[in-house]
Amino acid sequence: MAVFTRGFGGRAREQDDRLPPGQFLTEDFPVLSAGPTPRIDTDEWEFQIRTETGETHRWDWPAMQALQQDDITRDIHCVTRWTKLGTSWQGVSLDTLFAEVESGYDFVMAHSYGGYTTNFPLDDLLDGKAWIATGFDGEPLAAEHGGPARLLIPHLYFWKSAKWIRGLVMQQDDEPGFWEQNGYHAYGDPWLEQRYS
Ligand SMILES: Nc1nc2c(c(=O)[nH]1)N[C@H]1C(S)=C(S)[C@@H](COP(=O)(O)O)O[C@H]1N2
Ligand SMILES: [Mo]
Repeated sequence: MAVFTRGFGGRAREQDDRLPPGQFLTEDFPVLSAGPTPRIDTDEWEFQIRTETGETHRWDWPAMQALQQDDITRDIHCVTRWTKLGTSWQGVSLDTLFAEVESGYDFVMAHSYGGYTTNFPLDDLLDGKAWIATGFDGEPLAAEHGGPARLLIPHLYFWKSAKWIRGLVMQQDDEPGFWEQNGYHAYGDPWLEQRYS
């Protein structure tokens, strides 16, 4: 970690090796939602993973809470050019969830309550790279930030971190989700500036 000053100084940009190309530091936590914030009661909340056999693995709120909860500290990078360093989350690793799932497919479509979708390779969810986050800074995740639960895939641009996550569907091919159909990059690596396709 390099020395940096707060705010949007050009010097901070040049000196902080945690800042991907074309990004600016922010101390705020902006809210970016394509539609209204769905309100999902944890009594009714459910997370699913569906495979090519049609088998559906389901976790309700108590089942998710019973799994190992990780503390996660990561930098997040929005394609609209803000980066927030050292954000702190609590949640369940996708490794934990996929330990119960068998699939020969290499791609995943994430589906959210409210209809948002986003796509990625399965490899990008595994080996400690992604979580179902239910906490932020030690508090329950706020609804506008995706509570009760959102996907957290911090190594990709933040549009991949689907808020109000409802489930994952295994896919044979990589198909574009909501923003990917609207010009965003299929993969979205912030270090390669994969903003648009
Ligand atoms: N369901 C859903 N998830 C979403 C979005 C959305 O509109 N709906 N916006 C994406 C975008 S573009 C970004 S930058 C982040 C913003 O998360 P935040 O509002 O917690 O900062 O959520 C991503 N996940
Ligand atoms: Mo975004």
